[in-house]
Amino acid sequence: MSSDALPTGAHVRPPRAIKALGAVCMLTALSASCGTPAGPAPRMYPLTGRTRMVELTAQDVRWEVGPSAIYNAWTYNGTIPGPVIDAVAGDRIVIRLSNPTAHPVSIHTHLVEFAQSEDGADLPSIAMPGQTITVTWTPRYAMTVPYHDHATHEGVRRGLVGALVVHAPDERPATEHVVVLSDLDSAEFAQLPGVADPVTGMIPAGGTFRGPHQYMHVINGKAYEESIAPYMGRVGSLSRWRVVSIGVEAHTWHIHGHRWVDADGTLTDNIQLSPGTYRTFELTPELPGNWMVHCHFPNHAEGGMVTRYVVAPQ
Ligand SMILES: [Cu+2]
Repeated sequence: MSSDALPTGAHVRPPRAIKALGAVCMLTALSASCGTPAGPAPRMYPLTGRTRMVELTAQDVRWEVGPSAIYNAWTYNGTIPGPVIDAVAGDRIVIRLSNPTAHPVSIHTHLVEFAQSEDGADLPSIAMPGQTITVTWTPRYAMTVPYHDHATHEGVRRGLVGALVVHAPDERPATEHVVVLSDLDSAEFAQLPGVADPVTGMIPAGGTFRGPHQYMHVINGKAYEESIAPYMGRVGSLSRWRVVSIGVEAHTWHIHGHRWVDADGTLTDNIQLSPGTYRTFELTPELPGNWMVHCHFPNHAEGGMVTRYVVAPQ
């Protein structure tokens, strides 16, 4: 592994003050200063009568995962992930999905009411090449879930993924962070930075070989700190994290220097998410800093799943 395979700050230890703070939180696990429970038991909200229209077009693009790392991507609207689909619980979401590509595409989501004929897993809810389909979703719960292609098993690996964010009507104000964790197929890169010579181990000039998983594990479609925009927060200001795992492998979401109470009441700073699972949680930053955030599987962090959480002083 080359030295640049280790993200900046990988060896920086959290200051002692944070350990002390953590100990206090263990004693008062549900106090507001230690993070906030993810929310009350799931509540079904009434229909709002509102309809949100979403236009999606399948596009095959060369997606820049990082400098000189170009992926032959299948996308919704040209990006990995596709646009955040945003609604309030009780809204009706009408999605028109056009498919000018040469492969089938669909859209499927979780925890939402829709007709089986709009599931995205079978015809007629699959847009064949040249077709446009319409699906209607009625989310009744406040939540964050993935949406993704279900026409082929390749679609998710190629980039047909995104997040559906459903707000509670009475949601309290917070800084929102949407995190889509996914995995890319090493065979589908059109271009990668130089790789080490298998005999000499030498890296060509300009090369940035970062291990056998390089650029394969992405946060919002991007890999490594230089390409993933940092999450921004402020001491004392509520942060709501909406994390969706929609790749091939399980991931964790570990935020250095912070802690929150998970939905099951556990105090944590690292949650595990299998493919197709999701978590929404809140925390209130207590200490400023340029904190590391990453998946805790070492090969995934080495492969790109690492960025920063920049917390400004109050
Ligand atoms: Cu991971």
